[in-house]
Amino acid sequence: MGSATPPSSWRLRLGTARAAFSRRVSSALSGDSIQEETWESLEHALLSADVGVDATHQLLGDLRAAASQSRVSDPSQLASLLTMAIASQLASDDGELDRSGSPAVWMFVGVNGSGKTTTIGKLAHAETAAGRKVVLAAGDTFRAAASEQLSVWAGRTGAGIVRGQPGGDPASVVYDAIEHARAQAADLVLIDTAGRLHSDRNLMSELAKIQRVAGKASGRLSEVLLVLDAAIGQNSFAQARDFGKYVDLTGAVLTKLDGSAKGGVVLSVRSVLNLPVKLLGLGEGLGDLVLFDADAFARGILD
Ligand SMILES: Nc1nc2c(ncn2[C@@H]2O[C@H](COP(=O)(O)OP(=O)(O)OP(=O)(O)O)[C@@H](O)[C@H]2O)c(=O)[nH]1
Ligand SMILES: [Mg+2]
Repeated sequence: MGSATPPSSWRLRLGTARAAFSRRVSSALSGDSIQEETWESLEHALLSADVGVDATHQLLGDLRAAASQSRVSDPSQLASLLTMAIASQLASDDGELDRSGSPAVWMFVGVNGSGKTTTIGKLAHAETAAGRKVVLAAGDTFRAAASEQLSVWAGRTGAGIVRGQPGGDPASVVYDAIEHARAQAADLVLIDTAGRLHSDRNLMSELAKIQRVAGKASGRLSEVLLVLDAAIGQNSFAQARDFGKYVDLTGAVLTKLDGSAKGGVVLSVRSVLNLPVKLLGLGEGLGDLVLFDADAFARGILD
């Protein structure tokens, strides 16, 4: 997973996101000279790729400055400057997941179907392959098939799993899973939670309780990751803000980027939600999760 993935592979795996983004940008930059219209078309291209108003204006500001400094006159030359501007705007998102704690505990939250369980499965694969001992906590006791789905991932990846009773208290499953992981000297606990609507106050309070209980168990709750479906784009952000009112989010995971025409949403997560993007989901397979890398992303989506 992550930095070992070459940029050419990102290019392929960004799929629809890359195709839509680069097509919009190259059509905006197809003229003979840089006119005011060039900037307008580029602004339109970025907004329609869901880059978001603030991030678009910041990018265009950086790009105008870079273009005048390097005396660029041909619109096609703006593309490589744009790649650099995107990479530098996202550079602060580069980073590792926080592994401190024995075990380190990472919790995944988000609306129904955003990709939480699949992300956990892929991550379990990458972590066990790297020689770490992983325990999955089946904190989705709400949906009947949920812990079955997680068990399948545990079986595929060699991770351990702790499950509770259907309809049981998810916080106590999570507590047991962390204590079990501690007793087994596991390195990492991945907590799956039920999908929930941000407007359901009871379910959102339950999430706060899971976080509280996970924080009291042995080990350290070092990541609380909001899983967002990139295909929905910025429309999912209203929900995201509400999750942040109940739990202390440390970052975002953007899934389904492989099938999204709104790849620009990666840029608006930072500017609108003030969360670093930590992981990207680029498909449904075991290997389709990458650690966020600003440079690889910028080149992959545009070059
Ligand atoms: N193409 C693609 N599909 C994905 C990706 N991540 C998840 N999916 C698919 O999205 C669907 C929902 O994924 P889940 O992992 O079950 O989502 P969830 O958030 O756990 O759903 P609930 O538990 O019901 O809230 C599944 O069909 C996944 O295979 C991705 O990065 N790319
Ligand atoms: Mg799930």
